Amino acid sequence: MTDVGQEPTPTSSGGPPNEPRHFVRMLAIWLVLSAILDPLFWFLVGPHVPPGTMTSTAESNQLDFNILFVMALPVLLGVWVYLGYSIVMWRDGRKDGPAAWGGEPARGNSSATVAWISITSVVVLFLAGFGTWALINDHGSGGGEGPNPVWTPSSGKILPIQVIAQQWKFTYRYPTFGGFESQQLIVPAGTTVAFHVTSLDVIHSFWAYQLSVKADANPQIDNVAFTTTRGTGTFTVRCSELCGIWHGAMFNDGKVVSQNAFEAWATATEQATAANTKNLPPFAWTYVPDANGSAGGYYPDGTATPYSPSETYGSSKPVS
Ligand SMILES: [Cu+2]
Repeated sequence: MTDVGQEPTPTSSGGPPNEPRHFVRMLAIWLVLSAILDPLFWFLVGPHVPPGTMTSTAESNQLDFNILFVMALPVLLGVWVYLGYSIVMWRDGRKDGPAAWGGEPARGNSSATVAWISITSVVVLFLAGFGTWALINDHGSGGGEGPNPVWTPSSGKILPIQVIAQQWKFTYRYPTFGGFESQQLIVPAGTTVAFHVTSLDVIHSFWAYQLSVKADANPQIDNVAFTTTRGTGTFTVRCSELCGIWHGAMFNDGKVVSQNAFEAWATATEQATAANTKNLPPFAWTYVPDANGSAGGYYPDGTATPYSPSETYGSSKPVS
């Protein structure tokens, strides 16, 4: 503090004599802005935050995002208020402005140190606690719960739907309706669904965006992902694991329809595809494609292209 004599003597409030209480002012501006903008975000923007509210998992993901944003917004405002206040109050060209004054050093300032450590600790510990609670309570973020889920929904009636990924499409199988196969993913509203996600070849990932379900599709693994649908609507399914040259084209639309419409569709499709279903492998949680020669394997033997139609899941075994 060799040059302290050149500066005005600080007061106990942290500023030179006759200085407004800058910190109190910034705190007031920050409090008012936070008190206005946080509720505005929560009530006006919050209900529109992705992935929406089409399922229980989507709802809880939206809640998580909104809570994180409401926590983050005051932090952002704190930085902006300090920056804006400094630019206005201490800009060099300001007429009759307060004299440039360095203020108290932050290093060794016990108030600043205690405030910084306690505020950041509270924020981080709350987020860690909330994240852990959300993972356990909301069974993760709609990801696959694994082949032997430690968490299962309380709902008594669960509709199983199998998702079979392969290069480069998804096929859906409905075991409770005779195990028919469909290129369409139709799901009833107001129903708990167990997606059983597997793959026939390489690793894929089943990502039903608006349902907030994202589950790895691995060969020989039955990855279970639960969700409970709310209202009706359409959703998009994409592969979210780089799985080869046409990975980007591996998507389709799905629909959540009323329970009556679902029953009608499933029953009609079961009947219409009965002849085809007989040729499919019996329903199983995983499959090893063996339609391609006596040695089995994922790819056809002795064909010019490794991705010939004969490799498609469900084709009957060639007569040798
Ligand atoms: Cu894929």
